[in-house]
Amino acid sequence: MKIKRYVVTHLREAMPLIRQELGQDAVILNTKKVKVGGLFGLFQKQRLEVLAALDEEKVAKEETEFATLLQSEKKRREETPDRVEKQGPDKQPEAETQVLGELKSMKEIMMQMMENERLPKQLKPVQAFLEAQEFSQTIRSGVMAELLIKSKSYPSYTKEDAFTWMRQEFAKRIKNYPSIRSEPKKIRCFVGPTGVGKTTTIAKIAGHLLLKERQSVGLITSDTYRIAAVEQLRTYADILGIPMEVVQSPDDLGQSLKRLSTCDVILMDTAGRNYQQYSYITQLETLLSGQEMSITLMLSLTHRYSDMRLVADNFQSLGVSEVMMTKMDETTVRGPIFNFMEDYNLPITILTTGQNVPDDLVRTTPESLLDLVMEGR
Ligand SMILES: Nc1nc2c(ncn2[C@@H]2O[C@H](COP(=O)(O)OP(=O)(O)O)[C@@H](O)[C@H]2O)c(=O)[nH]1
Ligand SMILES: [Mg+2]
Repeated sequence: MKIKRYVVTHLREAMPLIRQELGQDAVILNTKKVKVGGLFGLFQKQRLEVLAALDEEKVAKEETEFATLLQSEKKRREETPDRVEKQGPDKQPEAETQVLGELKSMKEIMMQMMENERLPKQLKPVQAFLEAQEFSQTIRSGVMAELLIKSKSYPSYTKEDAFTWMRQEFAKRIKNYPSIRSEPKKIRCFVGPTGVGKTTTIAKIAGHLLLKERQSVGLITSDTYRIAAVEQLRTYADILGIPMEVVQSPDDLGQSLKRLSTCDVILMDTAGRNYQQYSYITQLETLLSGQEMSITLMLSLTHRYSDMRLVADNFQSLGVSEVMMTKMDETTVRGPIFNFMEDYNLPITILTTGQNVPDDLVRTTPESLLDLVMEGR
């Protein structure tokens, strides 16, 4: 940390000096009034003492991070035109030729820019924001590169402009996010790790289907692993006045489904297990085999992203059609929601925001997702 002291008549006098000597990243640590000159305390003049500092380590770290982001984006973009080009020039439809042209000029712009590009001061808060919100490197590098390109056309932009561009950038990304393509199946099975909120969320969804959509709902649970789990779901079934069945085997399941066949929708609860272990997936697969149902994977936002990935990877074989994320109220970090949609190309249809049944649940829309990105601002 480099610290310098300036004695000036006014703060604005110090600013150019600080910028000149310590650079644009300097911060003012303290200011205080001091008296200078004079004889025996007479004819002293009031001055301002300004302490300014430059945290070189922090600046170096930000620059390195920025360089890494640009490098990875450069690599990604280089690979994209290469891939499009390799698909053969002879049979390229017009639209694709145009895309290729755009990609190539992007590549050129990036190549020119990547060399020794410094992180502009106004983009720093965006970079810090994306990192603090735990957006993946892929998202961070994509967004930062776009912002850098954009900034070239606006010589005197502010950090607020940079955040506005960031928002626009996410709006574009969100447009490409997966949404549920087919109608949800009549039988919907909810799976996921222990304690993420499967049972609570099923009760919330049942409540909404019943009260708002006027659908008849049936519940099934295969969570006989914990004694209290059956009672938990039964309590909700009783409150809502809807049928509930407990199943332990594929045979049970077949019979229960028959009994509930007049319901519009059947929601099936399962035992939370440590699904980082594949053997639990196989057990579940055996139980569900032969049934026509959609699988909803439930993950908690309080879990580490790398752990969510392990679970999601293991569930790929079961054919997950949508994901719900719980306990959004217990964290201020929003990046993983978006990292997940980009990494898995699966829609996140519902986010849950508390323990109240049935209220603490939100259905995602492109607008609500965009609001979530900006929430931490
Ligand atoms: N803060 C918060 N707690 C939740 C949320 N959803 C569920 N819970 C709580 O998480 C705990 C486990 O929920 P439960 O539904 O039994 O999880 P399951 O084991 O996956 O079925 C309970 O105390 C729930 O009240 C949520 O969105 N926010
Ligand atoms: Mg449960």
